[in-house]
Formats: sequence, structure tokens, C-alpha cells
Amino acid sequence: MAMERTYIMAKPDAVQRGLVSDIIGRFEKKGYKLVALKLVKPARSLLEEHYDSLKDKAFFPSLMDYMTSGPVVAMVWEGKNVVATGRTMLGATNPLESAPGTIRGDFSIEVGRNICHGSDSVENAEREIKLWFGEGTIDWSSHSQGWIYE
Ligand code: DAT
Ligand code: MG
Repeated sequence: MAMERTYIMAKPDAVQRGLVSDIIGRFEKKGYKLVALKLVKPARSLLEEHYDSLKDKAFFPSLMDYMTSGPVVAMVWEGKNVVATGRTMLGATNPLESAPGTIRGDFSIEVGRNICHGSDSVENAEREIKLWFGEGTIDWSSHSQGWIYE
């Protein structure tokens, strides 16, 4: 079965507000496999690279201030269709438009404090995983595999 990996990040507000376990719990309970996790106080240069496609946006400086304001929890989750499904689980970028039941819809109100990041394509996921986890991810066998996948 073709497995995908996605880069998920609990942003500084999620760490400050004690929402890390809620974000992890959603992915864990869904059945995805955690293959990397760490607490990071990211350098501005790392975030500038991560958000390179947004550098000309008016909100970019405030995005950098927000994202460098405290530690983040960086993770890689693996599973079938995890990139697109992970985005659905996060909800819309602007929490005003995020459906209840999504992570942003349930736990946030403003776009500049939307608590989590998720890769938007398989290609960007691979780029972001390399950027945040140069040391690589962990290869392990989940005993639940046969209870999650046919
Ligand atoms: P997403 O995080 O859903 O992939 P994005 O990549 O377009 O959204 O933007 C990255 C982050 O930048 C987003 O999570 C919050 C912030 N952002 C996006 N659009 C914004 C806006 N119009 N005003 C303020 N912040 C914004
Ligand atoms: Mg994005």
C-alpha cells in the first residue's frame, strides 16, 4: 500500500495553550503513525524557508513574529492519504471558516493564531520533512496496522 508522510506542527499558541495533546490525539486516534516528533524553538531563517512562498504577503512579518515567539512541536505522521486528510482534519486556514469538528474549528478563532500547520501537498510534505527533520524519521512497525488497514 502506498503510504504518504506529512509534516504537522503545533504552533507556539498551541504549545502555550496546552493543546499539543489534542492535536497529537486527533492524528493518533485516526490511525496515523507517528514517525518523528520534537520540541523546537525555530530560528527565523528556518521559518523564512518554511514559509518561502508567502514572503511577499503583507502578513509575512507578523507571521514570522508569531512563529518565532515560542517553541513549536514538529511532527511527521504517516498513513494512507495523510497529506490531504491531515489538511481536512486541520480545517480551513481561517478559523472563521473552519468547520466545527476540525482542529482549527474547535480550538481557534483568528487566522494569525490558528494553532497548527499541515503540509498542503505530497511534494511540499517531503520538502518540509527534509527542512525540519534533517536527521530523518523513525522506521517502525505498528502492531495496529492490521486493525487499521485491510
Ligand atoms: P495554511 O496554514 O492553511 O497552509 P497558508 O500556507 O496559506 O495557510 O498560510 C500560512 C499561515 O499564514 C497560515 O496558517 C496563517 C497565516 N496566514 C495566511 N493567510 C493569512 C492572512 N490573510 N492574514 C494573516 N495571516 C495569514
Ligand atoms: Mg500552507
